[in-house]
Amino acid sequence: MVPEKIQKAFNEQIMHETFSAWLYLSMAAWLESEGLEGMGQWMRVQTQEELTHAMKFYNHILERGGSMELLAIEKPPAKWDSPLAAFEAALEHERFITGKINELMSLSIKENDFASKTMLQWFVDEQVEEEDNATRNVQNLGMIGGRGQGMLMLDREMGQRTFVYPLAVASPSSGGE
Ligand code: OFO
Repeated sequence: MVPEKIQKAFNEQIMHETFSAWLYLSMAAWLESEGLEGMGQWMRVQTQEELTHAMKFYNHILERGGSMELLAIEKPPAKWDSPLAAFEAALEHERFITGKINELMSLSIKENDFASKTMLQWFVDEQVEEEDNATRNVQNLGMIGGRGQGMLMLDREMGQRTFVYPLAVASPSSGGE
C-alpha cells in the first residue's frame, strides 16, 4: 500500500517530470529551427530521460497498488531570446525540480514511507547530475558568447549525445529494478 499523501504527491511529480519533457522538446524544436541541430539533439535526449523519470514514479505507484491520476500538462514556451537564454531556463527548471524532489523526500520521511524514501534517493542523486549538466551547458555557452567557431564546435559536441534507457526504471512486468 502506498500512503495517500505520497500517492497524491507522486501523481503531481509525474506531471512535473512530463512538463520537463515537454519543455525540453519545445527547446529542441526551437534550437533546431535556429540551425543548432546538435543542441536540439541534446534536448531530444533530455526529453526521453524526463519521460523515464515520470515512468519511475508511475511504476512505483502501480507496483504498490496505488491509483493513477494523470494531471494536465502546462504549455511550455515556444521560443527564447538566445540559445544561452534557453539553457539558462533549463537550469532554472532543474533547480525547481530539485526542490520538488527534496519536498518529496521530506514527506516520505514524515510519513515513515521507507519504500518511497529508497526510490527517491535515486532522484536525489539524479538531480545532482541534472543540475551539473545544465550548469555546464550554461557555462560553455557563456564562454563562447553565442557566436562563431566555438558555437559550431559546441553544437557538434552536444549532438553526440545518445539516449540510454536507465536500468533503474523498470516496469512491473519486467520484474522490478
Ligand atoms: Fe527529471 O530531472 Fe530534469 O527535470
